[in-house]
Amino acid sequence: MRGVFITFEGGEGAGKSTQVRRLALLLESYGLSVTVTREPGGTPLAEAIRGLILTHEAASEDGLTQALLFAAARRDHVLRVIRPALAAGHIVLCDRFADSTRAYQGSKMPEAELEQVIALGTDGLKPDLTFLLDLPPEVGLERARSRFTGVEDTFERSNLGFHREVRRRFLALAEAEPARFVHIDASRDEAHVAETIRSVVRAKFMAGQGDGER
Ligand code: T5A
Repeated sequence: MRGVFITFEGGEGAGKSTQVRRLALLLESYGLSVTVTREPGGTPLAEAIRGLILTHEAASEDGLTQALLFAAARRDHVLRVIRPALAAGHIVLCDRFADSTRAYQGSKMPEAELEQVIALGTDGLKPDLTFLLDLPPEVGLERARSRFTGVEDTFERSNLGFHREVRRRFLALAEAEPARFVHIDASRDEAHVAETIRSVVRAKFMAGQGDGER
């Protein structure tokens, strides 16, 4: 049986990692097999590319260069981690995936070229469900900075106008694919966001499985 592929998208500090962790714990408590992973990253090669993109002094401003690097990392991740986990029947929870490339690199290159690069990186794999954790970038950046680790990454350093455009692009993607996306107000408190996510996952994938009211 093929597993389920769920992605979490949104701007900086929207709470994606927090909610991935919470949902994983919940699903594991139901006895389900869960694979938690992230992008860029998830394999040694992809984590090395992550280091290059996010921290390298010479990180490129060119959209195609960025998209190609994310796609190379993603392809390794899809082939080595995500597809095998799905084939083993796992629920795969992924912190960012191809929609991040659409939102972050989309304003820097033609759409047809972007989609070609994305198709190569994903190997044609699409999420079954995508949570868009949406909030004003000012709030997300402030959250991200409040647990500041010393150095802002390549994209956190970008100006507010860029992050507003990223948000606009995510919202447009969600509007264009309402069957896949669930729009979440990520400015609500952590527990409220988690409860919304839990109820969507139960309704979509666990109906009739008697998971109770946990
Ligand atoms: N990128 C990525 C691209 O440009 N193209 C691509 O194709 C891909 C895949 C990745 C960067 O790469 C770019 C996008 C990014 O700029 P990253 O470090 O993975 O870098 O960046 P983020 O995914 O943005 O990670 P963050 O950790 O900054 O954000 P999260 O995961 O959304 O937020 P989280 O859960 O770590 O929470 C941030 C803080 O807020 C608190 C948490 O406790 C934490 O302190 N928090 C809340 N506070 C109040 N209310 C809530 N509801 C909260 N939820 C969490």
